[in-house]
Amino acid sequence: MKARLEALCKKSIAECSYEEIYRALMTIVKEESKAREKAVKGRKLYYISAEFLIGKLLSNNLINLGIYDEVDGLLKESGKSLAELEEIEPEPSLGNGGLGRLAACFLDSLATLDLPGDGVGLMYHCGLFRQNFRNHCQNETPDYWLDGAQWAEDTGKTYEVSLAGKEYEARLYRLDVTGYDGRTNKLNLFDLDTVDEGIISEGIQFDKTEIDKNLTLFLYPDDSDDEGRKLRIYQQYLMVSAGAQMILEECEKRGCKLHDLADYAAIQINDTHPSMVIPELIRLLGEKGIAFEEAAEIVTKTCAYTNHTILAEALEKWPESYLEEVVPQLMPVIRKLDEAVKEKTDREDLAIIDKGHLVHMANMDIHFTHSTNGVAALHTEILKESELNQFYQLYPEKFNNKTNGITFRRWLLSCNHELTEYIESLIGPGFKKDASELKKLAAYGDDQKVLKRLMEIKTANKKKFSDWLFKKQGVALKPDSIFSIQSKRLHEYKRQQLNLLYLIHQYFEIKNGHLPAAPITAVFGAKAAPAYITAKNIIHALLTLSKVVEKDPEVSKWIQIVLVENYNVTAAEKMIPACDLSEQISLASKEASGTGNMKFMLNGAVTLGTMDGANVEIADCVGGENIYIFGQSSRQVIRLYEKGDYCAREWYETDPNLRRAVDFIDGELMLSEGDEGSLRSLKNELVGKDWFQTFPDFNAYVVRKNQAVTDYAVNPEKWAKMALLNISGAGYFSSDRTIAEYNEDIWHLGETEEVSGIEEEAVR
Ligand code: F55
Repeated sequence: MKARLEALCKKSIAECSYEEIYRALMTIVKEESKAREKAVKGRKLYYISAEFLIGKLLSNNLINLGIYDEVDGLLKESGKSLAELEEIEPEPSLGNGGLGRLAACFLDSLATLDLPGDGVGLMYHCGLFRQNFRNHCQNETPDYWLDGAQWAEDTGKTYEVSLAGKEYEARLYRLDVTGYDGRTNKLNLFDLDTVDEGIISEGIQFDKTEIDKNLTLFLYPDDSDDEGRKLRIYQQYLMVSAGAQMILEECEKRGCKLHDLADYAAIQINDTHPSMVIPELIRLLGEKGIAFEEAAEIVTKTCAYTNHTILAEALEKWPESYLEEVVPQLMPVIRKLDEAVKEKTDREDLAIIDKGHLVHMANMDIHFTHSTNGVAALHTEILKESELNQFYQLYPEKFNNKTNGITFRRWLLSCNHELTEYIESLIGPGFKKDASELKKLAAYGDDQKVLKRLMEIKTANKKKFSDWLFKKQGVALKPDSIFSIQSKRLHEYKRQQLNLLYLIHQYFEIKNGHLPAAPITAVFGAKAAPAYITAKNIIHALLTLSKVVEKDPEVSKWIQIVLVENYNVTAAEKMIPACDLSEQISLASKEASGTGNMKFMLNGAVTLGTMDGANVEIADCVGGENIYIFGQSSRQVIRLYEKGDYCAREWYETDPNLRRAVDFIDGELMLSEGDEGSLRSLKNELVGKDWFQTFPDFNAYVVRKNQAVTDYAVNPEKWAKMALLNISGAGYFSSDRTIAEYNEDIWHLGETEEVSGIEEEAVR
């Protein structure tokens, strides 16, 4: 390795800059990955998704290729460090939250399990925005992550895509996805050569009508106006049309007669953003002479759909007129699909096109794929029983659950070296390939030496995180305080505002001499969608409160509130190993699964959460005594919505503690630091609506959280044992398990039903 590196750099490692070493290692990784490419036999998966939140690639690739320790050693010998080297790599900005990160974990697991499966998506030039805080507000700028050396390679291949009657060329870029001791698959990303970053002005503003210049500039451009919504359709069609052409081409190259497409390809539709792949494939098969009925059948057998939400407003419904304008070639197909449904049933809620001329993408997915899955047990039950019950009655056989998972390579091996080493010293290395082996750790639940060491590692990680944050934001943390962390997209249903109310409540308690059992460091990481005003108001309130607390010498001894700027995968990798208390406090029934919850437990944090999403299964795995559960059940919440008589103001008027906290939001102190309009409007939103029912859960949250803080302070052995049992119970949440289930129930990769006469060969 040393010789190879030095040959590439043409000098000794000690003489190289980090930039030179980075480029050389990138070359080596690419060569090693190439050697792990394999011919595809039978069915291959295409995971099509608008987002792949892959995170930095170098370290993870080194781990998966089994050369991390060697490289680490070599750098150390030359007075350099891999940690510093990591700093120069920009993080690919290709996703915004759980859905995109899930796609990245799935690619890692597919390659690790030696399954043929590629990703298909878009190459956003500036990805999601970069977040910074100014005047206690979120400010957005473009994230030019594409500057510098690239992992993605230009394949030189292009596909013609017709948008609003004009032809565009989608260029295919490819990244290697190498599994841990596994094969190399690909992430296929499409882009237009004509896209021009020069049209960005003032933050992340740009002309939304110049499609050739703006199409792949940003992920999820602001959809608060019609232009923005149309742009999303343009993006989605570019992805699915180029993707579908690539898939058909690959299959045909492998000898597939398109009548047998389902024997060669499985297509997983990640939420509704890629749903147009269904009519697009039918259209393309039609061009190749396959009649509509048969094409629809082939596509149904090939495609499967994953639902990630029950929030009605997040289920995409496009006006027929927009689709007619942007993708006129698809409308005849979509109308035929709609007619086929209407022949079967006249229920309006099953229709693809409703009476108001909206095209329901999820409805099309469920009718014309063979599988619809939810992402956690509770979520799937809610889909079957309420949200999608009409579909469940029609197609009970299509519905199934696939509880989400995370890749332990990135979320333990790579982000928490010390813990990984320590676990290995206790139970051997088997857990790296078979996560269920983590169970063996439970045997050490009463071993004081082990518990002590575990807490030392946690403290070391808290220090490391604190150092990193100090460098980045100039904020120093107290490692002996309890670190409570809530990191996820800013959304009302996730209820960062409930955490805000708790912190205000504590402020008053401290002022009145009721001190918490331990000092509390409340850390947040969250981006708000640029057009989501209430989410931005919540960020503003948190930043303002942070300042108010900091300025108060009495309170700041006990509470520190920190918002980590520009929360992304890289930040998550620093924050998660440092967490004591994992905040998973969504309104029960609203968080489909959550995956941060899994990452935190795996790194020895204890969960404070509602019985929502995968929290329910986490509670099952660790046992009720190793998790802090509070709040209304999903049944209670759903009933309250059905009755329609939730009145936030009543709670506000009858609970003095709650009222005191809510009134503080636009009280004198907050106004002395923050913006009156924003703070007032947040308070009014809460008192007048509180759509996600923070008030009914407020007291339970305060009590449970204080219990956790007390246990942490007063009973450190109990706490350490809980942390250990959380790690040991995390095995189920490996995405290797999730992917094995998808393969077993939905994809059947590598298998063919009919053997085609032609010898199968590698695509590449
Ligand atoms: C992005 C854009 C639109 Cl238009 C709609 C949804 C999203 C998005 O980011 N969704 C998302 O991240 N959903 C999350 O998926 C995770 C993986 O399944 C779940 O764990 C999480 O509960 C869910 O909110």
